[in-house]
Amino acid sequence: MARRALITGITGQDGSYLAEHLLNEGYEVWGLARGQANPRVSRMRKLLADVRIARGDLLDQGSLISAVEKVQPDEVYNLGAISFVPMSWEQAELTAEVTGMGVLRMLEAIRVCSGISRGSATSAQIRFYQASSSEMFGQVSETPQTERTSFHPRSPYGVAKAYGHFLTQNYRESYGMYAVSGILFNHESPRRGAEFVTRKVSLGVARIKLGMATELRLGNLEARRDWGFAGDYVRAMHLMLQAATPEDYVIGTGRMKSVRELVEAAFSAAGLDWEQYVVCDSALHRPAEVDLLCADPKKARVQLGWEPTVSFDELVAMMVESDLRLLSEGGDPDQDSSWP
Ligand code: NDP
Ligand code: GDR
Repeated sequence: MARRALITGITGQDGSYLAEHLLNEGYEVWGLARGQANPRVSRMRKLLADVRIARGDLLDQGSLISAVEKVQPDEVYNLGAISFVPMSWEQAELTAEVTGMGVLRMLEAIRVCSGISRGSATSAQIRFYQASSSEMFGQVSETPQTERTSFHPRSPYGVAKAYGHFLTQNYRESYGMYAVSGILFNHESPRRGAEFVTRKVSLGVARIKLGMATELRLGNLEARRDWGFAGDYVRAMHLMLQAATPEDYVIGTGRMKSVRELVEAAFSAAGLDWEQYVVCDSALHRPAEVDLLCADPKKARVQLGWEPTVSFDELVAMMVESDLRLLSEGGDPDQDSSWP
């Protein structure tokens, strides 16, 4: 019988790539979708018709129990979150509820449906993946960051992710559950939300190239990140749940670039000089910034055999090309048809 996976956050960037990967691996894939008429569900289904939908919301404990009872998954991937860092200052409590407490609710749903209580001999058969983030490192104490680097989150989002991370460890230790976290560094693709800097830049470049805009407003150009390709990172999520023992892993490329270098690469991929178009806007700076993040992915390479396959330059070129194609064909990045 096919193995069954339940993915929260199925309508997001990673949900789509993970579903694609698991379908190729022969899984029966279910996605948790919220809302009675969520337009992002139809966008996802246009791309991935074979994904089945269970209704539920990370804010609603009962709905998660019902989804786990209905799907009877072998593996649960918890990707659902409020994931845009600036929004986490504007809606800090909601971020805590979805991105933080949502992890507790999903773990509880698995625990209850598996019949596990304190001191019980049964251990859950369902394997659980938590989407932890390099934002937990925040103001870094060392570079590059490993699985042992301490956390100093700099946003309500980072704090909520740290809660989910420790809770996942705690359920592993308290109940013997196969529950792991991937500490993933920034990963991008043509399906990235338009609010994140890579996609904002690739869309901005495409609009300028096609004469649809004359400038691109950005915030802090000096921040440095370790950017990789989302398609590579979902393979790591799957590998983590196939390992003999449940452990946490850092996933990134080990190479760091500044937002300035991102901008230079993206404009030059379209034959443009960025300095003529980019406007620095201090209103886009964050209350507390994460200055730099760089992964040491050695553990994943050695223990999981995981390697990234797409370089920074290839990623930037892929995104710029995709947005040039989308916009020149009259596509709207905010509409259903925008996913390649
Ligand atoms: P996206 O922002 O693209 O997707 C977020 C998903 O969460 C959407 O499917 C959204 O569904 C869902 N969601 C939001 N609120 C709820 C809720 N109340 N109940 C259920 N689902 C909800 O994120 P990514 O795909 O980029 O990231 C996936 C996960 O990985 C996130 O947890 C993110 O924080 C984490 N992460 C991402 C990294 C990256 O670089 N991409 C790096 C490290 C961690 P809806 O359509 O209903 O809004
Ligand atoms: P991040 O991604 O906050 O790292 O979180 P984002 O792309 O939003 O920002 C990266 C860096 O770029 C700087 N920046 C700008 N960012 C945005 N969005 N818009 C701008 O105009 C702009 N100008 C400069 C930011 O200040 C920042 O330093 C992403 C999300 O996917 C999280 O969910 C995930 O956990 C982390 O990556 C790892």
